[in-house]
Amino acid sequence: MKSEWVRAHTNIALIKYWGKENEELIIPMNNSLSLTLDAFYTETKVTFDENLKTDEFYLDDMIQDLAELEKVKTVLNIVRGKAGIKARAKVESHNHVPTAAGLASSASGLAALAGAASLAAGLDLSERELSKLARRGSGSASRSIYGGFAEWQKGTNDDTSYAVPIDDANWDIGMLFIVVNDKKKEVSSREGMLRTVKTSPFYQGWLNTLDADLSAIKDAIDQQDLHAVGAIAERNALKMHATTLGANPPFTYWSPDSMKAMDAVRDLREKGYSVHFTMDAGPNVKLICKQSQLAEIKSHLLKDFSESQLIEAKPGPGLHVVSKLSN
Ligand code: FM0
Repeated sequence: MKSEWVRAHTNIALIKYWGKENEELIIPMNNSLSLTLDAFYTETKVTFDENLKTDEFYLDDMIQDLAELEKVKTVLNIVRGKAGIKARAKVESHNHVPTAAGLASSASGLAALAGAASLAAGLDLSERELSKLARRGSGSASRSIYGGFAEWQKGTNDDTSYAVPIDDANWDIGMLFIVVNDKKKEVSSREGMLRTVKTSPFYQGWLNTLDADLSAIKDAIDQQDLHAVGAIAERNALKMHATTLGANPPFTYWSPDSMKAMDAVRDLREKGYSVHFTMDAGPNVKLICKQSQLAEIKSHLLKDFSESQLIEAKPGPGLHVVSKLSN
């Protein structure tokens, strides 16, 4: 059994995962497609120990309560089942985000856990098996097994729902995060997507256009057409967010500053930059632009946002073992 630190980077969906066909197995309603990023990652080590009475989960050296432990336990239980072991585990995780801005993501966390737990249990899993395992913890984590662009193919059951690599993103594409602070308590993505599937009359409309968005963005990625990739991603995100307004009770992840960020993006486009935005289950806005123009675009945004709100990100690598923790 090898207890080693395993690192997974977060990913941002350009075609969103929003809604489950199977809640327990986390089979999604639609395929999704993401870009893994260098700037945000989680490092995790798992140690199975016969002397432990319960599983323990430490995030940044602080023990986590039951709610946080639940997703972790789901993954640990599957690993124990596969490896035929009964021992409880100590899980140590460190989140690496440039600011304390609520950017911690379950995608990198659960992907790193899948890697570290299977390694500690002596399982030699393929990337595909790791993607399925990470998926059971959190759907978006299935995509963080791979660097660059990855597509989570929905499949129809536990065995056929996994992500595949699409393109290494070794071309001029980057993302710039605009961190928007909002005091409102957010609806978690898990709860938000469930409520939307169940109650929003717009949900079917969202599903109807996904195949077209997916095939268009894959063509654009093939052609390294940044403008098309951004435009398709922005439309796709706006459609996803539109479904939440139709839910009962209705909700939105947008705050006034999110809209200010969207306006800033439109201004930049008028200035001639190829820049688009996407948003997830929170108020932060993520810009899709040329990697070579990240600094220039950031300097324009400093008119409206502070330095600490703007974080540059480039395409990042897939899941890997690290010899020691990063600082
Ligand atoms: O990442 O219920 O993976 O495709 O980020 O744990 O399976 O946290 F904008 C929303 C991510 C959803 C889009 O959901 O949910 C995306 C979202 P879980 P996740």
